[in-house]
Amino acid sequence: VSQTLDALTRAVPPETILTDPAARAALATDESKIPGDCLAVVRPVTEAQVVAVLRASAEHGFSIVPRGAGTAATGAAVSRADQVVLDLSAMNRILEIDRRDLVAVVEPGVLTGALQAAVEEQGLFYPPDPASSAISTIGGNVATCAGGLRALKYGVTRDYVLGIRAALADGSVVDLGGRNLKSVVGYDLVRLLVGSEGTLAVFLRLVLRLIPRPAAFETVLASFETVEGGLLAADALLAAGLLPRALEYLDRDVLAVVAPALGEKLGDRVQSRLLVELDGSETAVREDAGRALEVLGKAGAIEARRARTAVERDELWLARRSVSKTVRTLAPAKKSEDLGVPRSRLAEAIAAIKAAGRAEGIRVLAYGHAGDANLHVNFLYDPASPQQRAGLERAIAAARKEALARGGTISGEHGVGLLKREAMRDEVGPRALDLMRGVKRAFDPDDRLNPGKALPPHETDGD
Ligand code: 2HG
Ligand code: ZN
Repeated sequence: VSQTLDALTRAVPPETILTDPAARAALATDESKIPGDCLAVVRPVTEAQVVAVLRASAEHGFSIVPRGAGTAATGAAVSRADQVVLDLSAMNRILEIDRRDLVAVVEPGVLTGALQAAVEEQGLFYPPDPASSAISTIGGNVATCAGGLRALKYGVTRDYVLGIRAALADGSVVDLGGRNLKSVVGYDLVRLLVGSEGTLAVFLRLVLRLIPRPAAFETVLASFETVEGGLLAADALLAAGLLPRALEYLDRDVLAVVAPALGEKLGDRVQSRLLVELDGSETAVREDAGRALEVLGKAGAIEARRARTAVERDELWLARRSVSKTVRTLAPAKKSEDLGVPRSRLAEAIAAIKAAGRAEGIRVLAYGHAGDANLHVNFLYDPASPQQRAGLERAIAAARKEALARGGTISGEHGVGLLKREAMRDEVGPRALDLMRGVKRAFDPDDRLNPGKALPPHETDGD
């Protein structure tokens, strides 16, 4: 312990090192709520300080858990008592917004919402928009390849990362990619680092793609009498040739939790709802919203309307973004899954998953990115009950199986972290896992960058 602390003290200024127990505990966990600990937290403000910490780690053999704001849902940012947390949140400068190259160059600790606001002020747009954008960092978004609310039309974080400056495990620094929208020189290491959950390198700088800001947008909401009504209506919108930027589904249980914040009295008939956001030119948006209302009506909506004011629109989206947190108030504990399935199988997969939860006596709420066929199923349970704990495990296993059986994925956007390490064996074959382990060895031969995350434990390790 003291050897590591001595090494850190020699490497970086004392004011960047936090060792008090409260800070250590708070910065050793993430949204998974898996408790963690650490030897110390280092909060660097310069690239040189990051490099110095990595060199100290190489020399003294301690391992590092990089983190942004700790909004990861999977334990990717949870550290152990013998590890050092590298908190990048203070490296939060927007270095450049280039209107002609259409790129932003940023440090990893910039809040995603702050970046969005800064580029929008200049008539530009950074489309990726995780529900957590107000509190999550861009570095964390890149490390997990965050998805979010606008993926249907615009893609996910990986589609906007053009270049990365990264510090490697041995403290060397590499510039990967650049400012070019198109570039096919060599293996795509930029894309490999996106979603690598801090296991391959530490981000120092990111070059992000921007696009012109859409002139207008409008929100439409529609309610349905059946659980699958909202999901099928999402298909109907796409089949009609519309491409909303967001197409979010909320089931009745979720609507009941958010209704108070919206001052809404939820009608008895409402079983599901779609929140649709269209963007483009003023005329296109007006026309598309009209079309959307027509299509939603034909798809069986019992109510379909435009958000009346900008204030109502903001409230609706804030309520949607808050669901993950609000749902926590319903039970002593919740577990989040973020399954994806081919779009044509979504409604049946959700029905099967809800049925599996019911059979185990576990309440299952469904909401999220219907447009991407990436839904969040939240399992509510009481960890004090052994019966509920066992039921929960079975219900989650069943949910993953239902997704995989339909050609889906066990994680559309949250990643593997600690929580899906075993389960990923069912999705990624042994040969592909070998290749992934080989990549990890190539970048981090001594396993000092976020060890034990993102890959299944070795059969022999038991860790
Ligand atoms: C969302 O879309 C987030 O709200 C969190 O991805 C989902 O907690 C969850 O299950
Ligand atoms: Zn989500």
